[in-house]
Amino acid sequence: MKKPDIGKLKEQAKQLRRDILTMLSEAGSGHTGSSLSCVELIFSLYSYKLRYNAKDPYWEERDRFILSKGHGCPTLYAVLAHFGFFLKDKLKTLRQIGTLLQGHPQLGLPGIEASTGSLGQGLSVANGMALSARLDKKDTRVYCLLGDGEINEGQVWEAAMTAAHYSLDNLCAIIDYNKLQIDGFLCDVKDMFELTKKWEAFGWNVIEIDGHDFTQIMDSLDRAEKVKDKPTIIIAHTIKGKGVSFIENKAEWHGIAPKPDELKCALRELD
Ligand SMILES: Cc1ncc(C[n+]2csc(CCOP(=O)(O)OP(=O)(O)O)c2C)c(N)n1
Ligand SMILES: [Mg+2]
Repeated sequence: MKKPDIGKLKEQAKQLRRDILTMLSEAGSGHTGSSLSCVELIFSLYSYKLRYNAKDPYWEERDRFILSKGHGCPTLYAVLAHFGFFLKDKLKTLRQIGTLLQGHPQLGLPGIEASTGSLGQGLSVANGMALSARLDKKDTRVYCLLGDGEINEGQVWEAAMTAAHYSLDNLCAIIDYNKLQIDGFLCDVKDMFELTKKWEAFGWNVIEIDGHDFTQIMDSLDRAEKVKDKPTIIIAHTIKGKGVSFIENKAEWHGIAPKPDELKCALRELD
Protein backbone atom coordinates (compact mmCIF):
# COMPACT_ATOMS: atom_id res chain seq x y z
CA MET A 1 0.00 0.00 0.00
CA LYS A 2 1.20 3.53 -0.76
CA LYS A 3 2.24 5.51 2.33
CA PRO A 4 -0.25 8.27 3.18
CA ASP A 5 0.93 11.89 3.28
CA ILE A 6 2.50 12.60 6.70
CA GLY A 7 1.14 16.17 6.92
CA LYS A 8 -2.36 14.87 6.36
CA LEU A 9 -1.92 12.10 8.93
CA LYS A 10 -0.77 14.66 11.50
CA GLU A 11 -3.82 16.86 10.86
CA GLN A 12 -6.15 13.86 11.14
CA ALA A 13 -4.42 12.73 14.34
CA LYS A 14 -5.16 16.14 15.83
CA GLN A 15 -8.83 15.73 14.93
CA LEU A 16 -8.84 12.24 16.43
CA ARG A 17 -7.45 13.68 19.67
CA ARG A 18 -10.24 16.27 19.67
CA ASP A 19 -12.83 13.51 19.14
CA ILE A 20 -11.34 11.36 21.90
CA LEU A 21 -11.27 14.18 24.45
CA THR A 22 -14.80 15.24 23.55
CA MET A 23 -16.29 11.77 23.87
CA LEU A 24 -14.50 11.14 27.16
CA SER A 25 -15.66 14.46 28.54
CA GLU A 26 -19.26 13.81 27.50
CA ALA A 27 -19.11 10.35 29.11
CA GLY A 28 -17.68 11.90 32.29
CA SER A 29 -15.30 8.96 32.80
CA GLY A 30 -12.68 6.91 30.97
CA HIS A 31 -8.97 6.68 30.29
CA THR A 32 -7.67 9.93 28.86
CA GLY A 33 -3.89 9.52 29.16
CA SER A 34 -4.00 5.94 27.88
CA SER A 35 -6.08 6.89 24.84
CA LEU A 36 -3.96 9.88 23.79
CA SER A 37 -0.83 7.73 24.07
CA CYS A 38 -1.71 5.40 21.19
CA VAL A 39 -3.32 7.67 18.57
CA GLU A 40 -0.49 7.47 16.00
CA LEU A 41 -0.03 3.72 16.55
CA ILE A 42 -3.65 2.74 15.96
CA PHE A 43 -4.23 5.34 13.23
CA SER A 44 -1.14 4.13 11.29
CA LEU A 45 -2.39 0.55 11.35
CA TYR A 46 -5.78 1.49 9.88
CA SER A 47 -4.40 4.15 7.47
CA TYR A 48 -1.57 2.13 6.05
CA LYS A 49 -1.23 -1.51 6.98
CA LEU A 50 -4.38 -3.40 7.91
CA ARG A 51 -6.51 -4.97 5.18
CA TYR A 52 -10.18 -4.50 6.01
CA ASN A 53 -13.50 -3.50 4.56
CA ALA A 54 -15.39 -1.12 6.84
CA LYS A 55 -18.63 -1.91 5.01
CA ASP A 56 -18.06 -5.65 5.47
CA PRO A 57 -16.29 -5.81 8.85
CA TYR A 58 -16.36 -9.63 9.01
CA TRP A 59 -14.80 -10.09 5.53
CA GLU A 60 -12.87 -13.35 5.87
CA GLU A 61 -9.64 -12.16 4.31
CA ARG A 62 -9.23 -9.21 6.69
CA ASP A 63 -6.24 -8.70 8.95
CA ARG A 64 -6.95 -8.64 12.68
CA PHE A 65 -6.24 -5.99 15.29
CA ILE A 66 -6.56 -6.79 18.99
CA LEU A 67 -6.48 -3.90 21.44
CA SER A 68 -5.10 -5.80 24.42
CA LYS A 69 -4.89 -2.56 26.44
CA GLY A 70 -8.67 -2.38 26.12
CA HIS A 71 -9.01 0.69 28.33
CA GLY A 72 -7.52 2.75 25.46
CA CYS A 73 -10.60 2.00 23.33
CA PRO A 74 -11.77 5.62 22.82
CA THR A 75 -8.88 5.87 20.35
CA LEU A 76 -9.92 2.71 18.54
CA TYR A 77 -13.56 3.91 18.44
CA ALA A 78 -12.50 7.29 17.00
CA VAL A 79 -10.37 5.57 14.33
CA LEU A 80 -13.10 3.06 13.43
CA ALA A 81 -15.61 5.90 13.07
CA HIS A 82 -13.11 7.88 10.96
CA PHE A 83 -12.86 4.95 8.53
CA GLY A 84 -16.63 4.38 8.38
CA PHE A 85 -17.14 1.23 10.48
CA PHE A 86 -20.01 3.13 12.13
CA LEU A 87 -21.31 6.69 12.20
CA LYS A 88 -19.20 9.26 14.02
CA ASP A 89 -22.33 10.32 15.89
CA LYS A 90 -22.13 7.07 17.87
CA LEU A 91 -19.01 8.35 19.67
CA LYS A 92 -21.36 10.45 21.80
CA THR A 93 -22.76 7.28 23.34
CA LEU A 94 -19.46 6.22 24.93
CA ARG A 95 -20.03 4.36 28.21
CA GLN A 96 -23.82 4.79 28.18
CA ILE A 97 -26.09 1.91 29.16
CA GLY A 98 -27.06 -0.13 26.10
CA THR A 99 -24.42 1.23 23.70
CA LEU A 100 -21.86 -1.01 21.97
CA LEU A 101 -19.23 1.63 22.74
CA GLN A 102 -18.50 0.45 26.24
CA GLY A 103 -15.60 1.51 28.46
CA HIS A 104 -13.73 -1.54 27.16
CA PRO A 105 -14.08 -3.08 23.67
CA GLN A 106 -16.76 -5.68 23.22
CA LEU A 107 -17.61 -8.03 20.38
CA GLY A 108 -20.62 -6.87 18.42
CA LEU A 109 -19.33 -3.39 17.59
CA PRO A 110 -18.17 -3.46 13.95
CA GLY A 111 -14.37 -3.60 13.85
CA ILE A 112 -13.91 -5.16 17.29
CA GLU A 113 -12.21 -8.56 17.04
CA ALA A 114 -12.09 -9.49 20.75
CA SER A 115 -13.60 -8.32 24.01
CA THR A 116 -10.67 -7.02 26.03
CA GLY A 117 -10.05 -4.98 29.16
CA SER A 118 -8.91 -7.65 31.53
CA LEU A 119 -5.24 -6.98 30.91
CA GLY A 120 -2.80 -9.66 29.82
CA GLN A 121 -5.06 -11.71 27.59
CA GLY A 122 -4.94 -10.09 24.15
CA LEU A 123 -1.66 -11.60 22.98
CA SER A 124 -2.99 -15.11 23.66
CA VAL A 125 -6.08 -14.32 21.55
CA ALA A 126 -3.82 -12.95 18.80
CA ASN A 127 -1.73 -16.14 18.91
CA GLY A 128 -4.84 -18.21 18.31
CA MET A 129 -5.86 -16.06 15.36
CA ALA A 130 -2.37 -16.19 13.84
CA LEU A 131 -2.16 -19.96 14.25
CA SER A 132 -5.59 -20.56 12.78
CA ALA A 133 -4.75 -18.35 9.78
CA ARG A 134 -1.71 -20.50 9.16
CA LEU A 135 -3.75 -23.72 9.43
CA ASP A 136 -6.24 -22.27 6.94
CA LYS A 137 -3.35 -21.30 4.61
CA LYS A 138 -4.39 -17.66 4.65
CA ASP A 139 -2.00 -14.72 4.51
CA THR A 140 -3.90 -12.91 7.27
CA ARG A 141 -1.71 -10.83 9.57
CA VAL A 142 -2.54 -10.26 13.22
CA TYR A 143 -1.60 -7.15 15.22
CA CYS A 144 -1.89 -6.72 18.97
CA LEU A 145 -1.36 -3.52 20.98
CA LEU A 146 -0.26 -3.97 24.60
CA GLY A 147 0.34 -1.51 27.42
CA ASP A 148 3.76 -1.45 29.04
CA GLY A 149 2.24 -1.90 32.51
CA GLU A 150 0.10 -4.68 31.07
CA ILE A 151 3.19 -6.75 30.35
CA ASN A 152 3.67 -7.14 34.10
CA GLU A 153 1.02 -9.85 33.63
CA GLY A 154 2.47 -13.38 33.57
CA GLN A 155 0.11 -14.49 30.81
CA VAL A 156 1.84 -12.10 28.39
CA TRP A 157 5.10 -14.02 28.80
CA GLU A 158 3.37 -17.38 28.36
CA ALA A 159 1.92 -16.00 25.13
CA ALA A 160 5.34 -14.66 24.13
CA MET A 161 6.84 -18.14 24.47
CA THR A 162 3.96 -19.68 22.54
CA ALA A 163 4.28 -17.26 19.61
CA ALA A 164 8.01 -17.91 19.35
CA HIS A 165 7.55 -21.67 19.70
CA TYR A 166 5.15 -21.71 16.76
CA SER A 167 7.32 -19.23 14.76
CA LEU A 168 4.31 -16.96 14.25
CA ASP A 169 5.76 -14.57 11.68
CA ASN A 170 2.23 -13.43 10.78
CA LEU A 171 1.96 -11.88 14.25
CA CYS A 172 3.14 -8.39 15.18
CA ALA A 173 2.77 -7.08 18.71
CA ILE A 174 3.24 -3.43 19.60
CA ILE A 175 4.00 -2.07 23.05
CA ASP A 176 2.72 1.40 23.93
CA TYR A 177 5.84 2.16 25.95
CA ASN A 178 4.74 5.29 27.81
CA LYS A 179 6.59 4.30 31.04
CA LEU A 180 3.46 4.87 33.15
CA GLN A 181 0.75 2.55 34.34
CA ILE A 182 -2.35 3.05 36.50
CA ASP A 183 -0.77 4.76 39.51
CA GLY A 184 2.81 5.59 38.72
CA PHE A 185 5.93 5.00 36.69
CA LEU A 186 6.75 1.44 35.70
CA CYS A 187 10.16 1.70 37.32
CA ASP A 188 8.50 2.43 40.69
CA VAL A 189 5.51 0.05 40.46
CA LYS A 190 7.25 -2.95 38.89
CA ASP A 191 10.30 -2.34 36.74
CA MET A 192 10.50 -4.23 33.44
CA PHE A 193 14.21 -3.38 33.09
CA GLU A 194 15.58 -4.11 29.63
CA LEU A 195 12.57 -4.73 27.44
CA THR A 196 14.45 -5.28 24.18
CA LYS A 197 16.73 -7.91 25.67
CA LYS A 198 13.77 -9.62 27.36
CA TRP A 199 11.75 -9.99 24.13
CA GLU A 200 14.85 -11.07 22.18
CA ALA A 201 15.52 -13.73 24.81
CA PHE A 202 11.94 -14.94 24.33
CA GLY A 203 12.68 -15.48 20.62
CA TRP A 204 11.11 -12.36 19.10
CA ASN A 205 12.37 -9.96 16.47
CA VAL A 206 12.45 -6.56 18.20
CA ILE A 207 12.16 -3.10 16.64
CA GLU A 208 12.35 0.08 18.75
CA ILE A 209 10.77 3.31 17.51
CA ASP A 210 9.25 6.66 18.43
CA GLY A 211 5.56 5.77 18.68
CA HIS A 212 4.36 9.25 17.69
CA ASP A 213 6.41 9.41 14.48
CA PHE A 214 4.29 8.25 11.55
CA THR A 215 7.29 7.55 9.30
CA GLN A 216 8.94 5.33 11.90
CA ILE A 217 5.69 3.51 12.68
CA MET A 218 4.91 2.74 9.04
CA ASP A 219 8.51 1.67 8.32
CA SER A 220 8.52 -0.64 11.33
CA LEU A 221 5.26 -2.25 10.17
CA ASP A 222 6.86 -2.85 6.76
CA ARG A 223 9.95 -4.35 8.36
CA ALA A 224 7.87 -6.63 10.60
CA GLU A 225 6.13 -8.07 7.56
CA LYS A 226 9.46 -9.13 6.00
CA VAL A 227 10.71 -11.11 8.99
CA LYS A 228 10.38 -14.86 8.58
CA ASP A 229 10.02 -17.59 11.24
CA LYS A 230 9.70 -15.22 14.21
CA PRO A 231 7.02 -12.95 15.62
CA THR A 232 7.93 -9.26 15.74
CA ILE A 233 7.41 -6.81 18.56
CA ILE A 234 7.56 -3.08 18.03
CA ILE A 235 8.55 -1.28 21.21
CA ALA A 236 7.06 2.15 20.62
CA HIS A 237 8.28 4.93 22.91
CA THR A 238 5.29 7.15 23.64
CA ILE A 239 4.10 9.86 25.98
CA LYS A 240 1.02 9.13 28.02
CA GLY A 241 -1.50 11.91 27.39
CA LYS A 242 0.39 13.04 24.27
CA GLY A 243 -0.86 16.28 22.71
CA VAL A 244 -2.24 18.10 25.76
CA SER A 245 0.36 19.78 27.99
CA PHE A 246 -1.46 19.38 31.31
CA ILE A 247 -2.29 15.71 30.66
CA GLU A 248 1.09 14.56 29.32
CA ASN A 249 3.12 12.21 31.47
CA LYS A 250 0.83 12.36 34.53
CA ALA A 251 -0.34 9.20 36.26
CA GLU A 252 -3.32 11.15 37.67
CA TRP A 253 -4.71 11.36 34.12
CA HIS A 254 -4.67 7.59 33.61
CA GLY A 255 -8.32 6.91 34.31
CA ILE A 256 -10.21 10.20 34.42
CA ALA A 257 -12.04 12.29 31.82
CA PRO A 258 -11.66 16.03 31.25
CA LYS A 259 -14.19 18.27 32.98
CA PRO A 260 -15.86 20.89 30.71
CA ASP A 261 -13.32 23.64 31.49
CA GLU A 262 -10.41 21.21 31.03
CA LEU A 263 -11.87 20.09 27.72
CA LYS A 264 -12.02 23.70 26.55
CA CYS A 265 -8.32 24.23 27.39
CA ALA A 266 -7.33 20.92 25.77
CA LEU A 267 -9.21 21.66 22.55
CA ARG A 268 -7.60 25.09 22.38
CA GLU A 269 -4.17 23.40 22.45
CA LEU A 270 -5.22 21.13 19.60
CA ASP A 271 -6.49 23.93 17.38
C1 LIG B 1 -6.19 -8.00 34.86
C2 LIG B 1 -6.34 -6.53 35.12
N1 LIG B 1 -5.80 -6.00 36.25
C3 LIG B 1 -5.95 -4.68 36.50
C4 LIG B 1 -6.64 -3.87 35.65
C5 LIG B 1 -6.83 -2.40 35.97
N2 LIG B 1 -6.02 -1.56 35.09
C6 LIG B 1 -6.59 -0.90 34.07
S1 LIG B 1 -5.48 -0.03 33.19
C7 LIG B 1 -4.22 -0.49 34.19
C8 LIG B 1 -2.82 0.00 33.96
C9 LIG B 1 -2.34 -0.31 32.59
O1 LIG B 1 -1.14 0.34 32.32
P1 LIG B 1 -0.49 0.22 30.94
O2 LIG B 1 -0.57 -1.17 30.45
O3 LIG B 1 0.84 0.81 31.02
O4 LIG B 1 -1.45 1.07 29.99
P2 LIG B 1 -1.44 2.64 29.67
O5 LIG B 1 -2.71 3.16 30.23
O6 LIG B 1 -0.24 3.25 30.26
O7 LIG B 1 -1.42 2.70 28.17
C10 LIG B 1 -4.68 -1.33 35.21
C11 LIG B 1 -3.82 -1.90 36.26
C12 LIG B 1 -7.20 -4.46 34.49
N3 LIG B 1 -7.88 -3.78 33.59
N4 LIG B 1 -7.01 -5.80 34.24
MG1 LIG C 1 1.69 2.47 30.17
